[in-house]
Amino acid sequence: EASAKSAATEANTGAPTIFDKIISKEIPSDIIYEDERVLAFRDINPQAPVHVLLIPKLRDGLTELGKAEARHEDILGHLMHVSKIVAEKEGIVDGFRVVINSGPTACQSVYHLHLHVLGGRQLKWPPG
Ligand code: DGP
Repeated sequence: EASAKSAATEANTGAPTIFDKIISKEIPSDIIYEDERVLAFRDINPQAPVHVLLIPKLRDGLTELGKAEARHEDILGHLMHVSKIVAEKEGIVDGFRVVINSGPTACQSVYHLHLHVLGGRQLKWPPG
């Protein structure tokens, strides 16, 4: 809880993140989908039986969704479509959730846009 809070209040500096090393495969991850533009891999701290992170390979200023601009529409649309492909691959397409935490108040901890694809259990609403 305390470490999650301090991580979540880290500044959005635009500095490289751990996800760069995951994209370059310098740091291993459990990749479940990859194409030229995006990468999907299992979250290291899963909050559900299926918890996949989906990221653009090129951050291009998208440190957080709150920084999105018109030029990002294509990649944002692609990420949304691939979230469904991920859900299909994981066998949860009948019931899944896509979450984007944007900014410290939403507990974003890694400043490289990412979609959380969650499922495999009954999800509750509202989220915390
Ligand atoms: P968020 O709080 O929305 O910024 O989510 C960041 C997620 O990234 C968090 O659920 C844990 C995950 N994560 C952080 N570092 C790593 C890592 O090195 N590998 C993997 N697979 N996931 C990571």
